[in-house]
Amino acid sequence: MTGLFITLEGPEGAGKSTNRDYLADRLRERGLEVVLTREPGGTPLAERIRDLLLAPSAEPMAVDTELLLMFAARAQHLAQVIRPALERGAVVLCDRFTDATYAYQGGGRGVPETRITELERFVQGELRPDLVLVFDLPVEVGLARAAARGRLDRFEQEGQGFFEGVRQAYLRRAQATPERYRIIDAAQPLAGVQRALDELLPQIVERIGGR
Ligand code: Z5A
Repeated sequence: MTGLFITLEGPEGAGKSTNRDYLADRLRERGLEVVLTREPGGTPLAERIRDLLLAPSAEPMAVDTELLLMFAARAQHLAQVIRPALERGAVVLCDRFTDATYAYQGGGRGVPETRITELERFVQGELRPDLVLVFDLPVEVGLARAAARGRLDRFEQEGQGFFEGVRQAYLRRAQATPERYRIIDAAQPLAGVQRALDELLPQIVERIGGR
C-alpha cells in the first residue's frame, strides 16, 4: 500500500466531520489525492447497512447483530473504497473505523475486546490505520452539540454512562499505542483544533512522500 490511511475518531459532536473537511482541504492544497469517507458507510451497500444501524427501531438490536453489521459494512467499504485508494497512493481520511468498534461496542456495550480483535483480523487482515486522530471532549459537551442538531439516532439515545465508556476506551487505546494516535482537545474553539491539525500536516506530508 503506497497511500496513507488516517482515521478520525471520538465521541458524539467532537467535530470529526468538520475537521475531516478542513484537513482534506489543507492536503489537497499540497497536491495530494484525498479520499473522504466514513463508517459505517462509504459505499451504497454499506450506507444501507448504516441506515439499519442508526435508525431507532421498536425491535431492540442484539449486541452481536450490531457488531457483525459494523464489520459487514467495513468489509464492503474496504473492498470498494479503502484498499483501492491506498493502492493507488491516495490519502484516505475516514470518519470513524475499527477504533469506534472498540469504543462503542467494546467500551459502550461491553463486547469483549478479544472478540473484536478476531473480527478485525478476519475482515482487515493486516490493514490498520497509519494514524488515528482522537478528538476528545467531555461527554456532556459532545452530547449538547449533538442535541443542538435535533433528532437523535439510535446511538445518541444512549445515556451518559455509555458515552463515558466510549470515551475511556478511546483514551486507553491512544495511550497503549501512542505512536499511532494523536489526542486532540476537541472542547476548545474550532480555531484551536485547526491549529493542532496544522501542526500535524508536515508529518503527514512527509510520511506520504516517503512511500
Ligand atoms: N459506530 C459504532 O458504534 N461502531 C463502529 O464501529 C462505527 C460507528 C464505525 C455513527 O457515527 C454512529 O455509529 C456513531 C458511532 C457508531 N454514534 N453515534 N451517534 P457518526 O460519525 O455518523 O455520528 P456522530 O459521531 O454522531 O457524528 P457527529 O455527531 O456528526 O459528530 P462529529 O462528526 O464528530 O461532529 P461535527 O458534525 O463535525 O460537529 C458537530 C457540531 O459541533 C457541529 O454543529 C459543529 O459545527 C460543532 N463543532 C465542531 N467542532 C466544534 C468546536 N471545536 N467548537 C464548537 N462547536 C464545534
